[in-house]
Amino acid sequence: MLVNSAARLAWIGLGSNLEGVWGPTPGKQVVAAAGAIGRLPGVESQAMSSLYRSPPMGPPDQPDYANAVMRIATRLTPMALFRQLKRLERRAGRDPASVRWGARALDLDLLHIDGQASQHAELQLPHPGIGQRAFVLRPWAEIDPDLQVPGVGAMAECASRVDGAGLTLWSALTD
Ligand code: PH2
Ligand code: MG
Ligand code: MG
Repeated sequence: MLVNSAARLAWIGLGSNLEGVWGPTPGKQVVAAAGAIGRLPGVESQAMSSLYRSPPMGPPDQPDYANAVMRIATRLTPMALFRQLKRLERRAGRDPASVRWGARALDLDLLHIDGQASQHAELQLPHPGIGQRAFVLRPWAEIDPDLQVPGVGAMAECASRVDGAGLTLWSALTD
């Protein structure tokens, strides 16, 4: 089954630190990806955070990331939405063989779907990395400061607790 009868709110973390098919810079890759997500059947785009520049988590010998978080309303099931996001990553030029936490043209992480939990091997909801990542929490708190994510807490509170050193706004003028 691909669609639920009722729409649910969902949050997606967007990231890129390479050029790709959709843009000559990571920032343009992320902005183009947000547009593509909003055009998916069964998806309505609701809010998009600012673009942030963040130092790489993982292997340090890779460029800084452009990161953002968006809120959508969707009638797709969690797994159908997840598969669509994976498909967009490939269409944007992501190498499917890229190493864990290595450089990538596009990364679309399904962070949370209101009222849904998943322990599927491919898809854990809420996303297990949320609580520690400034490049997720800061943009998320910008669009939904009062949102309570089960097992994580309120976004504004979590964002103020996490170490955001190195996180700055992405400059669209130079990147
Ligand atoms: N994504 C990764 C690995 N490391 N680092 C930053 N700063 N931002 C990311 O989105 C990111 C990362 C793999 O998904
Ligand atoms: Mg990621
Ligand atoms: Mg990912």
